Amino acid sequence: MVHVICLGVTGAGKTTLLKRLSASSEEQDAGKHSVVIPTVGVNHFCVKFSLEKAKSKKKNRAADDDSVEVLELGGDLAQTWTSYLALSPLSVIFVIDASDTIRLAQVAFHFVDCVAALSNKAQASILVLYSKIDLVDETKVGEKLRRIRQILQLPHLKSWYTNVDFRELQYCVWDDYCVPVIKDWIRKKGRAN
Ligand SMILES: Nc1nc2c(ncn2[C@@H]2O[C@H](COP(=O)(O)OP(=O)(O)OP(=O)(O)O)[C@@H](O)[C@H]2O)c(=O)[nH]1
Ligand SMILES: [Mg+2]
Repeated sequence: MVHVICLGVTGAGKTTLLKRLSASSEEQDAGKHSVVIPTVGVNHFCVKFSLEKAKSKKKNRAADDDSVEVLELGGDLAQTWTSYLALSPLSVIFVIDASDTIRLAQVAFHFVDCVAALSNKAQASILVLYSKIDLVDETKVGEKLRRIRQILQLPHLKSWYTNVDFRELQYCVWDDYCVPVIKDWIRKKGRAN
């Protein structure tokens, strides 16, 4: 069963991130710069949390069960994202390419739609991920993110949709710090569904 849905326009970085999150640590090192192809339709990923423990205790059922299914909806499906959200998952990862200013209006359009689609749920969560931060001029990261948040209307959405728990994080997918933070969010929110 899918617990978390991952969205974002074409090329935002969803597959690259989910591949990293679902790989073992050795696979992560080996595949750091592996090629990903644009998703046509959807991709399923299983994010595991006790990989190391499970290896040492092969018969430990609790460890085997310690995973969350994440569904990536390709950017080509953007027009149908809200129908997926209406169906069930209450935990959404929304990936935004922080280096791409050209498509910000398009991103904002879909973002507002997705948040609104969660408004009739008693409780929902969105993790807004600003990807490709390595491609943004280091001295302009703060200014850039302020602008993105403004175009997304994030401050307003936060105050309007009080049933939605918003969390934000900026990252470069090849930096190791993002993996445990995002996995921790998926573990908590994926389990709560
Ligand atoms: N520099 C940089 N490139 C990234 C990062 N994350 C992803 N990419 C690159 O962005 C490109 C698109 O990534 P994908 O993961 O295929 O994007 P996607 O969101 O899955 O796109 P669709 O499946 O087409 O909707 C790839 O060439 C990745 O290598 C990042 O943090 N930094
Ligand atoms: Mg993809």
